[in-house]
Amino acid sequence: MSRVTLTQHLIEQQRAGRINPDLRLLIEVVARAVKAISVNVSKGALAGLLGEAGTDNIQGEAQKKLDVIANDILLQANEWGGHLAAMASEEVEEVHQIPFDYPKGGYLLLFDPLDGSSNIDVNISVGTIFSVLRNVGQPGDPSEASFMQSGTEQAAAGYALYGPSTMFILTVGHGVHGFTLDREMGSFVYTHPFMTIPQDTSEYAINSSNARYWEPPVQRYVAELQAGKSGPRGRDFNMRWVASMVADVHRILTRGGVFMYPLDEKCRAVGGKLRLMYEANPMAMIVEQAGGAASTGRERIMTIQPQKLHQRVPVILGSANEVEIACSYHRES
Ligand code: P6P
Repeated sequence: MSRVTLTQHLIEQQRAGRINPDLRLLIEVVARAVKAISVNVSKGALAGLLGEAGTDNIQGEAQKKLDVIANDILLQANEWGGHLAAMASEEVEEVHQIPFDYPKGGYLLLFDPLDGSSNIDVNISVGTIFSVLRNVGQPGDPSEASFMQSGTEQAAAGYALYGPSTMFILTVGHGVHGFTLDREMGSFVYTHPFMTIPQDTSEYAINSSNARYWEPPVQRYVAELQAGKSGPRGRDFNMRWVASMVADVHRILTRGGVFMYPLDEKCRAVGGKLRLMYEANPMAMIVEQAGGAASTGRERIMTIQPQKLHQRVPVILGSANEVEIACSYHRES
């Protein structure tokens, strides 16, 4: 096993002109914060960190203690470096400005500090998702408008998965690369170069308890998968649903699959379940960089022009040929 670490990989990316020193620092700081989050997540009950914080986030969802801890770790880790103009978090309604006594940089960092946290108390994998944009706004404190850039403008995207091992998955626009945390050394080791998603798959992920709320094209698509060998697809399919997007996406990045959180009658009023800026867009960049596809069913996720920082969108992503079939049914309907 090569012992190339994340730091060496980033130095090599910088030497090749693919990233600049500020983006390298940003990624290293996020990776260091992710290690601190991993330590807290793995302590769980031992440190009294399970359960609810007693507060709600801006989505009106009850926050877990670890949601708040992960959010604080990421904010504090990134404030001092001079690489960021501002930050945005699922857990914070407003744009988080860099404190006045620190220098500002040219990047905007967005994150879901602990995605899937409803799984924390039952010890199922959770993750951190992050997206990096360039600050193209006017001088001074960035506003929400500075963040309203489509997913194609992302300079980098990635996630951490706190599973049996802690992994850090990263793209800066030149393929997807995976790193595994060596807890003894305290460093991320480069274990998964150029991760790719097979074009075809026999595995799908969707919360089937919402079936009666789905739109007709999704009902048709999933019914055909469930019909298996005797149905129009002529082969059997398998289903997985972790209810932790990072875990489901990582499985797809590793062995293929299609993940769906489509528009349904329950979430239609708010535009979808998952958030565009710090869930759908970073995952879409990763999936596309790995040869997959990411759509709302009606349009490519990465070309959506955002209107609000916390806006939600439908998501169908993964193996390109399956995403295309699902989208074709939307076009026909
Ligand atoms: P449901 C976690 O809360 C999350 O945002 C994603 O990580 C996950 O895919 C989805 O929601 C699960 O939603 O409705 O199945 O609980």
